This record gives sequence, C-alpha cells and structure tokens, in this order.
Amino acid sequence: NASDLTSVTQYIDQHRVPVNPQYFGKAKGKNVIIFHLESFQQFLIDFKYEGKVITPNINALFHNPNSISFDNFFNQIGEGKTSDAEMMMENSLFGLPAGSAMLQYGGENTFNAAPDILSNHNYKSAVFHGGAGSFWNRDATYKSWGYDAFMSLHSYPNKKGYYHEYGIKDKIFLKTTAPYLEQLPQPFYSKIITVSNHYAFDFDKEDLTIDKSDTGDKTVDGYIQTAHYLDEAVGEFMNWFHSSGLSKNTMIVFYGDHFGISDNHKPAIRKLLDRKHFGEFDDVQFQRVPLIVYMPGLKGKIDHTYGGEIDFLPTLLDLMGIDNTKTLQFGQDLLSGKSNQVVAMRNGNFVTPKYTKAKGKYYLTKNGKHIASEDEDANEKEELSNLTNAVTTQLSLSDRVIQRDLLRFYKTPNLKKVDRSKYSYTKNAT
Ligand code: GP9
Ligand code: MN
Repeated sequence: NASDLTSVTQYIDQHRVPVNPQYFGKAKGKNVIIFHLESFQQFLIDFKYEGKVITPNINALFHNPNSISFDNFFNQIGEGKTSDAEMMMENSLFGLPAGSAMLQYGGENTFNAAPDILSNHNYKSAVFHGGAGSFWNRDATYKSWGYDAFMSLHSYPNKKGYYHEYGIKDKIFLKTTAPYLEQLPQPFYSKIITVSNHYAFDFDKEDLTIDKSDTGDKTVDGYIQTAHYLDEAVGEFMNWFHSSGLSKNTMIVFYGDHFGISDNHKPAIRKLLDRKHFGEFDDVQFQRVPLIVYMPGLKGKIDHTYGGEIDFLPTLLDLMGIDNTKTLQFGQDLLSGKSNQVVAMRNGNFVTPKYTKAKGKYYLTKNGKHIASEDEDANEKEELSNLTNAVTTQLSLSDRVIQRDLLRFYKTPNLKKVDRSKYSYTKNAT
C-alpha cells in the first residue's frame, strides 16, 4: 500500500544531488538516440591485440572532443542481463535479485520511464530492435514505458543470411533503421538495440573482417571478431548520421549493456590482456562498460566519476534541462560532481573510488590490495560496513518499488499509469 513508499521517498530525497549548471540543458530540445552496444566492455576501448586496434570507430567516439565519455562506468545487471540494463538506463530502477523485472512486471506496473517523461516535453519516441518483439517481454514493457513505436523483427527485411542467433545482423539492421529515424517526428527520443556481438560469439565467417585472437578459448577469440563487426556497423551508421544532417540537432548516447566474457574464462582473459593474474577483484573491475554522450558542439571530456547504469537517466535529464527534483529514481546525476560514487552490483558487490567489494572480500580499488579484516582499523571497519549497508538498502528499496508496484502511489506532476491500449506496435508504427 501507499505507506510502503515512505522509506523509499525518504531515501530518494536524501540522495538527490544538484544539477551541474555547466551542463544543464546543453541538449535541451535535441533529438536523442540511445545506442545499445550489446556485450560491449570498456576494455575494448583502445585495446590492441597483437598490434591491431579492434574497435577504431567506437574508440574515436570515446575520444571525440564533442563526447563526454565515462571510464569508470559499470554495468550493474543481474539475471535479467539486457533487460536489467534497459530497466536501469531508462527508469533508474534496478533489475531484480532473480529473474527479469521486464519479464515479471513490465506489462503490469506503473513506470516513469524516459519516453514517458519526455512525452511531457513534446517528444515522440521509438525503439528499434531487429529481433522478436516478445523477447524479454519488450512489446508489453515498452508500452508501459510510453514508447510510441517499437520496430522489431517484422519491420526488417529478413532474407537468407540476414539473421543470426538473436536478430538481424547489425550492419543490415542499422542500414534499415536509418531511414526510419529520418521519418520520426522531431524532437524524438529513440533507442537502437544491437545484437550481433552476443555470446557465443560464433558469427558467420563471411561477416568477419579480422582474425580471431589465439587464446584457444572459443568464446573469447570470437568476441574480438564480433566486437569488431559491431564497431564497423557503428562506423557505417555514423557516416550516415553525419551525412543525413541529423547530427545538427541530435545527441547520441552509446553504452555497453554488460560483459561479453564471463569469469568462467579467466585463463583466456589473462592471455588476451597479457596479465599474470586475474582474480575476483579484477573481474569486478572488468564490469566497466563505456558510456559515451556525443553531440556535435558539446564540450567533451573524459569523466572519471564512478557510476553505473542506474545513474544514466538523471544524467540525461540534466543534459536535457528537464527538472528532475520530483521523480523516483535510484541513480544520481554523474555530471553533478556531487554523486556518492558507490556503484552497487546486483549481488551486493560494489565499487567506489576507494574500495571494492568482490565475493564478500574488500580491496583497495586503486591497486587491488586485499584488506584483511584483522588489518581494518575501527574507522575503516565502519566505512566498509556503511558502504555494504548503503548498497543493500538501495537494492532492496528498488526491489520494493518494482515488486509492490509502488510508482502507482507516487505523487508527482504528470505521472500516471500509461494506458497500454493506446499503443499498437505494427509494421509502420512511425
Ligand atoms: C535479445 C537481446 C539479448 O533480444 O537483447 O539479450 P541478452 O541475452 O544479452 O540478455
Ligand atoms: Mn545483452
């Protein structure tokens, strides 16, 4: 009932941070494209294998003077993988301790997602995915989030050789998506979900343009090749983006949703990264994914703030100049300069600029030195237990919001349950 909301709103109100006047409204009224880079990890940025750059186009976007790029940005997904990333990025709510929040609650709950928020600012919204619309319960969830249009598998040509595993191959998918984007009424908010760089990374040979690495681990060696394919697809898309003129009034955000290489592949990761050691601490650091906010004219930088997917929506609303003082979001604006920088992982691990918790053990983030509990002084003990509490608190309060559908009780201007029957996602939904 409504009183369940009290401790949630208290928590949220205590964690609000001010916007950064230097960035507030810099993308006001611009079109927005959220570009979901499947399984794309931060280590790929500037990574070379045997002298060869793997992702030159995404590297260039990361370093572009018009990009704000984050190098301490983490995925925070759980069992819901892609769907958890989507939930966090567009709602600033965590995925659940088990299963997928989109699958279990996406078609039922009240949400206050990015497309819905922006609809109050005259935006139309569309999401593009070259796979089955029912995967992760997207077709129901996107209605609850207020997406005006959802272009999925049936909106894409599916000739022989166009499809692999989860959807239309990225290059074909993006080529087909481009004209759809051009037809959208402006200003628009849109999301593009790629799929080709997906486990098990055994893409069709004729699409691969670099040699695989030779760690001897099939997953790891294939990952380098499909990441390269995704990068080429992004490069082609960006050529179109600039020539289409959309770049004049559009901000594009690129993010990696989660790891491609799990910790089951430690020996191969050591070989690939040429490291002697890769343990539990390193695996948590390995959960970094890129977040790149690119907009021609934007004053860019590499931002070292620690944050994660949960923090994206408040960061976006800051850039878009939209008041965010009366929303229920668990993340903090990463541009604020005042965020807490406690990155909660779904399993209770965390990373801060100072400490990392990995599989129940504490380490120093800067050098991975294990902090043995007998070495902790009273202050450190308190600091670490406060951090652990802060992480479990935010996770469990977010779970409560989703599991008890608490947004339906939240009183804020413009928030009402989306009428899902308003939407039908058909072939020419735009
Ligand atoms: C499928 C795709 C993959 O549509 O988004 O999801 P994942 O397996 O990465 O969670
Ligand atoms: Mn994914």
